[in-house]
Amino acid sequence: MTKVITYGTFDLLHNGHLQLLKRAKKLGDFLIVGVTADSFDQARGKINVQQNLSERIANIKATGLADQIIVEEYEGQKIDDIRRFNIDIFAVGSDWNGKFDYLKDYCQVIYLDRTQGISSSQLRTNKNKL
Ligand code: C2G
Repeated sequence: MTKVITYGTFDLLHNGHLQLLKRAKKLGDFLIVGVTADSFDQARGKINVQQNLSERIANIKATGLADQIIVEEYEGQKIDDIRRFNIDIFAVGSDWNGKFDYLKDYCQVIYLDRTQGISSSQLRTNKNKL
C-alpha cells in the first residue's frame, strides 16, 4: 500500500486546494492530510488566517479525499510523521519547489502543479473588500 502525505493551512478551502488533494490522492492508496495548528501558522508568520483549526479540518473532511487527518504543530514534525506513518510519498504544490528536498532522505518528494489564479490570500483580500 502506497501512503501519501501532504500538509497545508487550507484556509478558506478553494479549488486550488481541492485539485492538490485530488492529485496527491491519485499518487497512492492512502492519503494523510496534515493541517497546520493555529499556533504553528503564527510561528511561521502566517498571521492573517481566517478560519480556525477545527473549521479548516471540517472542510478537509468534507472533501472526502483524506483517509486520515493529522495536525501539524511544530517545525520538524514532517520527518517524524514520515517515519511514524511509514510514508512513501510527500506531496506539495509547486510553489514549494525544492524547499522540501531534505525530505528525500526519508521518502519520495513530489511537487504537484499549483493551480493558477486562486489563493487563500486573494480570497482574504476579496473578503475584506465586501
Ligand atoms: N495550492 C495549490 N494551488 C493553489 C493554492 C494552493 O496547489 N492555487 C497548494 C499548496 O501548494 C499547498 C496546499 O495547496 O501544497 C496548501 O496550501 P496552503 O493552505 O497555502 O498551505 P501552505 O502554506 O502551502 O502549507 O507545513 C505547511 C505546508 O508545508 C505548506
